[in-house]
Amino acid sequence: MEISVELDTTNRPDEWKIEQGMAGHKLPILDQTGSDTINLYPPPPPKIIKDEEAIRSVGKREKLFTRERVGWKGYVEWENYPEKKAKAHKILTAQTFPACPDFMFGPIPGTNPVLPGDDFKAWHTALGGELTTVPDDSWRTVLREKHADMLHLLQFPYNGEPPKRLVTSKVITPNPLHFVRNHGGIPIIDKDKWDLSLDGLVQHPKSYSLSDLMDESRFPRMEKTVTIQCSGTRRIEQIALYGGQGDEVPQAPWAEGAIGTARYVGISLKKLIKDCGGLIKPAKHLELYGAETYVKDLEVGNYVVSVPWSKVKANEVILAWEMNGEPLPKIHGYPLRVVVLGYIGARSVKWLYRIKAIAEPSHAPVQAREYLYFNQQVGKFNQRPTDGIQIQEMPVSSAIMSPWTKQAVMHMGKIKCKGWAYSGGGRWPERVELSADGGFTWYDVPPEKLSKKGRWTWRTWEYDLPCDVEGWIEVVCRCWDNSLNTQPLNVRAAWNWGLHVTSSAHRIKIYSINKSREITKKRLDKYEQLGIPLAPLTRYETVPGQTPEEYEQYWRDHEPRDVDD
Ligand SMILES: Nc1nc2c(c(=O)[nH]1)N[C@H]1C(S)=C(S)[C@@H](COP(=O)(O)O)O[C@H]1N2
Ligand SMILES: [Mo]
Repeated sequence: MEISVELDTTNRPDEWKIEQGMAGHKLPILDQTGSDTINLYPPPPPKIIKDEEAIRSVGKREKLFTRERVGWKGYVEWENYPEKKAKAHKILTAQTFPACPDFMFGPIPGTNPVLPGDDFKAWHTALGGELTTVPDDSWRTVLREKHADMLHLLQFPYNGEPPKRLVTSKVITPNPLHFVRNHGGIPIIDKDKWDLSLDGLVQHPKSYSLSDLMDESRFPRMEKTVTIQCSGTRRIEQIALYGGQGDEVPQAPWAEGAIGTARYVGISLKKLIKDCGGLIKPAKHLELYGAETYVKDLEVGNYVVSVPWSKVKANEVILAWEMNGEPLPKIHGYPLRVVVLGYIGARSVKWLYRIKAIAEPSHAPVQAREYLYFNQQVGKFNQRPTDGIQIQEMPVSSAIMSPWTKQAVMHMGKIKCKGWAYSGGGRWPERVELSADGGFTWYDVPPEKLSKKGRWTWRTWEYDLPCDVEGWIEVVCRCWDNSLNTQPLNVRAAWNWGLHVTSSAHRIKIYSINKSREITKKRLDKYEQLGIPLAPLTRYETVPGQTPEEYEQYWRDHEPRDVDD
């Protein structure tokens, strides 16, 4: 029979990869609702359209979306102007934008920045005016203020975390290494032109300059060491399990570095409210406004969330202008940010310019439609924002920073491990435990190997984990906080559509090479003698496990493999 050059097949070249779930984004949805199963394939990329007429009808963008105030570069006010919001929405919906690649089911690029954020850049360009240069200006600020080794997960809006080796290298995170989580650009605000207004349901609405806030005769200073943790920390473990909500920014594929600790100086928000004569009924929440522009579902606004009055009343909400002895870096909210003790990072609003006392939690998108913790059965086609719990305090969690997963470790019966542990809401890690057998037996990190306790801070730790076994093991870390809360044991138990709060015990796979074992030591010595490199682990064997003589000797000394009767 002739064999033709062309393969006689309807397979695609990447058939095997797709069948094996390594390219999930290419799979059709199987529609089994009728008598025949139908494949619902992703359509080809949509044609880029632009309704110039509709866009023109909105008006001059340079004028519409102009800088709100002198000395506030990159700040456009939206919340005060509903008609301006409507115009921006019209511009964004009168055209289509190139689709962002699906990196949750597909491969994540091996670049730094990992993801460019093309959609957010395109929206800023489309809106124009003051926003035109925001993506470039923001990136310049990143390069100026952040450490050269930062892992830039998303270039714009900028999201970056330090590499594992630097996450816990210091108990107080140096400013250039503190993770950054932005939803939009970085406004560049002149502190002498800046002020903060406090309005809504207060007796006497007022506004304050930075020197008003810094006046110690009016407001006592407050200084606190605080760990800020993004509720997306360790999201990559949830992504590795299943894809979730596909919005690019919430999908910043954080590893264990979206957490950082700093000493903040400022004042308690409670004092400011008192200075305004206190709240008037029915005020129960404080809405906090950040100056940058955020786009959610093609609706444009400022970054707005809220905190309950009870939290403010407890002096647990700081207005901070100093971070680790320096003025706040621009990227961290200069000139003033909120630091909410023990809450997820999202409530600690940067570039704060307005506080409004309100009756209910904010209805703004970041408060009402994001940072929600859903039940596992909630997903794309049945989710309603009210099905999610609005995330405030983070539960107890922990992470191993060294070694790394899939690493081979050669040791003498103990594996050196390092990491962090944290609990939200004013609780602190009381005990950190490690397991070398996937979570069956646990060793506790001795107290002297944990950094100092603090109500609002993480604890870093180091531990030499006893490990006798050879081969692939699973090292697991979990923490118990002072209320004896602990972590779920696997990612699936905590998985949710928004991919938030990955608080399950942190698991890494390690190949253990125990040199305190006689046989292993002999073999490793042989490798060394012969000058053969040990890595990579999976290279074919060049040093035989036994000499032919040793092999013969064994069978002379032992019973044969099979029995006769
Ligand atoms: N104005 C403003 N404030 C913000 C954000 C933002 O995008 N804009 N992101 C929030 C989120 S989700 C987190 S986790 C923290 C991160 O603070 P950092 O960037 O200083 O580390 O800032 C919060 N405050
Ligand atoms: Mo966050």
